[in-house]
Parts: sequence; C-alpha cells; structure tokens
Amino acid sequence: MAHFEEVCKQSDLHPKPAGLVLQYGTAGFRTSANKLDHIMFRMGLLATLRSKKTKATIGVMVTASHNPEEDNGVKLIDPLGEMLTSSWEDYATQLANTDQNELVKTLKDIIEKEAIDMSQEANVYVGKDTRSSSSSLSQAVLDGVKALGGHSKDYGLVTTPQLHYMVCCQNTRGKYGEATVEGYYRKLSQAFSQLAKNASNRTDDQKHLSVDGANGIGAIKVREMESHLKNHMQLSVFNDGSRGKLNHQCGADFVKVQQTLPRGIKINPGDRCCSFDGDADRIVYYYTDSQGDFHLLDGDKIATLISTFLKELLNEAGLDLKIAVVQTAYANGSSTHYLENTMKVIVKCTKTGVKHLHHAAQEFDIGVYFEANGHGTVLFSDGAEEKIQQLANDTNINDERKKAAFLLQNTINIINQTVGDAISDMLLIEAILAIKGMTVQQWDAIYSDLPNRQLKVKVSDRRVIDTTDSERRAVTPAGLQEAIDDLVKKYEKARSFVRPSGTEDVVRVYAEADTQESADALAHEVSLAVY
Ligand code: NG1
Ligand code: ZN
Repeated sequence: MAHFEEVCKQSDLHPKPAGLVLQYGTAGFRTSANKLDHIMFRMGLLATLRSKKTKATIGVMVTASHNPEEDNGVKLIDPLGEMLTSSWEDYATQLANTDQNELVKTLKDIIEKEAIDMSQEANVYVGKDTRSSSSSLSQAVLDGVKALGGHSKDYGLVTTPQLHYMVCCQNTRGKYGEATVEGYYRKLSQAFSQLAKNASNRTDDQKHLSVDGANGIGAIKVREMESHLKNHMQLSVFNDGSRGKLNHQCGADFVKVQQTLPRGIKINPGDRCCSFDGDADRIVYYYTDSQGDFHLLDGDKIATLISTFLKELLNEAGLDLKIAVVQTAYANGSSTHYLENTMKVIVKCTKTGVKHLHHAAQEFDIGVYFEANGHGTVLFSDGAEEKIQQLANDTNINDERKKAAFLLQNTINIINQTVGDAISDMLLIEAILAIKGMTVQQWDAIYSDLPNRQLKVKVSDRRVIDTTDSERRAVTPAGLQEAIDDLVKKYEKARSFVRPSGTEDVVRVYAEADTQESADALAHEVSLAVY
C-alpha cells in the first residue's frame, strides 16, 4: 500500500540512532532532545493508528515537563483527554525501538493485532512546549501523521492540559467546551467570574497573586488567561522566559523538592505566590513569613482546601454524594491524618503517576486527586454532575441550597477534569480563598506538615527494587525493607520508603519525621541502605 511506501521514505528522514533503546514510561518518552527525532515521527504514526482504532481524535504533546531545557519528550492523549491506555504503551515502546528496516513490519503487526481498519479516517492534535527543540520535534510528529495519511491540527505552543482539553472537547462534540484555546479561556474565566461574585469586598491585595512561570509555556498562557479575567485578578508573572532558562532554579518541581523560593521572584512577606512547572500541569503555592521563613502549600494542602470546600457545599446543598481524596505515598502524613480523622473523607493511596490516581478517583461521585508535587484535579461522575445540575434548576429549594448548587456548578466548569492543570487549579484555589475570605496563612494553618526530605540515589540498576502496597514497601532486594523499618524505629512520627523513579535513572528516597533534622538524617541513612 502507498502509505507504507511513504512511511519507509519518510522514516529515512527521521533515522533511529543505532542501539538506542527507550521505554514509554509514566510520562511517555523523555530523554535528551537530540535522541528523539525518530521517536516523534514514530509517535505520529502510532497516534494515527490509535485514532483509526478509536475512531476519535488523538493528542500528541511534545514536552519534557519539569526536566531541563536540553531534554524533551512526548505523550499521547486518548479520546476523552486521558493518558494513553496502558495496553498501547507497549506498542509505543515496540515502535520506538524497532530497527528502521523492521518499522513497517512492526506497524503491520499492530494493525493486525488491533484489527485496525486502515480506510478509517485519522485525526491527530499536536501541541508543544517552549523548549528550543520542540518545534522540529513536533514537525517530526506531523510528518509521521502525514506519512500514514492522517489529518493533523497543530496547536503550536500550548500547555499540556490545554491539549488534553482540546482532545476531550473535540471528541465530546463540544459538550465539554469549544476545542480552541480561546474557548478554554472563555469557559474558565466565565466560571471564575461567577464564583468571584460570591466573594464579598475583595481588596486589591486579595486579588493579587505572584506567579512563577518556570520560564515556560505556563507564563505565556497565564498572561493570556489574565486578559480574560478583567479586574477579577491581578497577576505578577515572574520567570516568564524573557531572561531565565526553563525550569532552572525555578518552577513547581524546584520549589517543592528544594523547599525554597524560586530564583527570579520578588515578593514581600505574606504575599501569596505560586509556581507552575515547565508544561503547566503542576502547581504549588507558598509564602514567606515576617521572619523570612518559607512556607510551602503543596498538592496535599491543595487537595485539602478543595475537598473541604466541596464537602461544605455538598452539605449546604443537601446532596448525598461520596467524596474521596486520592494520594500517593509521597503525601505528607499530616495531610492523610487530617483528611481521615478531622474531615472524615475517604482517602485512597495509589502508585505514583497520575494515571493511577485518575483511575482511582473515577470510582467515586467526586474524586479529588493530587500528587504532593502539585499535579492533580477533581473528577465528577456523570451521576454527580446530573444531580448538581438538577438541583441548580430546581425552583423549589431555599436560597442556601440554591447558592451551593450554583457554586458547585461553576466549580465543575472551572476544573479541567481531563488532567492536572496549573491554570485551572490556580483559578479554583483563588476562587475558594476569595469565597471563604481566607488568607494563605489561614489555609496553611489547616494542618502542619511533618518535616520531610526527598533524595535521589544513583545505583547501577534501579530495577532491582520492586515495591508493593502502593510503593510504600520494598519487596526486593531481600533485607532492604527490614533495614528501612529498623531505621524508621529510631525516630518519632517517622515514615520512609524507596522506589525506582519512572522518569529518571535514580532511586527516590522519601522520609518524614517530627523534626527536619530527623527527616534529613533518616533520608540520609535510608539512602545508604539502598546502595
Ligand atoms: P518519578 O520519576 O516516577 O518519581 C515523577 C513524579 C511523579 C510524576 C512523574 C511524571 C515525584 C516523586 N515523582 O515520577 O509524581 O509527576 O514524575 O511527571 O514527584
Ligand atoms: Zn508537567
């Protein structure tokens, strides 16, 4: 068939470096940008097959998120805006690693296995972050789509969650919104202004937020968003890419892991600030106090704020919907304790990686999921959305219930349910703080984090570590878990675990304890046990 000849011809222009083996992991493919041209071309091919198979539009995002500027990566987006289904991750890995002269055979194998009708039309949406390598790499994706006869739409510079949103809008025929960046801003800003109406007498100080854009796409997009928010919010955007390097000593990952202010931000004590990561799917908040001490409000604090708000609204609305918070092993022990014992919501722990959290959250009427690093969102089941809608349209209810239903409706609209979204999460948090008349310090005081430390350990083969119990316990190598248990016993309120990273060639060590000194010492001792 003509398409396969074209694939052969085109693939010669996107050659695979000899001997290079890469794996489609939790965050797709991610490595030095100069190793990725053939991967991008081949992911264009795979997205085209996936589109034919699902008879829907598929997304391909070129980004390496919080990694250094020199890296890049690619992720595929399934029809409802969710991550590529796991069964196709293996095909991605096979296609990435097959030799040039075996490429067509590998494609044909996938087509046969999945019984793909090659006469079916294919549509692929492509987006990219601001890395200097992203333009040519996204062109390679477009070349792959074209080589197999698919149609593509190039959204150019967008945040990862914006591309997820476009794919979902397109495949739900506009039910979720309009598949344009303008449509995204309109939906979110309208919901924000409806919510802000319920916040009385906000001062300019309360409307002001400092944003660290990580010198990436989020800085550009949050400015575009701001122009739709009129006078509802006043943003000071730092690290907007005009001077600094992407993710270098700034951004959500840096702030979370280093537990310190990003470079390039000028703030006063008490100012409310947030940092995005390089593709704007993560957000963390922070402030400094009058002593100059740094206070971080991470994904756990965000999940707590949002779930408290939702639970209160459900009570006021008189709606009996089951709400749960989904976390990973990295969630601070204090947050889990507060959610379970004070808020009395269901808490579930899953493996690291948003797809695990996303799936777990789908099991509830309302599932709030956040990784401690600030990647997360809220999912509403169809049934929950219907009940909220019905209540909002009910003319026989009292004003309190009516108001709660209205707030719930607009909360649904402000949230990007396809994936964690820094801009959408930021607007929701700002709306909640405004409605509750809460300062960042009051939010921070809901519970106190246990001091904690994250370390990376380089080992010769990180895969020798296998874990269980949502990665909280190591089953191999023999003796490791016992050694960790013995070390943990030496400290108060202590917890520690190790797991191989899915995105870097390191083992991650996490420790928390009653004091920072203890958390640091425990993390250090556990990392020695890993060698
Ligand atoms: P790994 O490298 O597997 O720990 C990191 C983050 C994940 C997730 C992925 C994808 C931590 C401890 N891990 O995974 O939460 O965000 O990157 O970007 O933050
Ligand atoms: Zn990211």
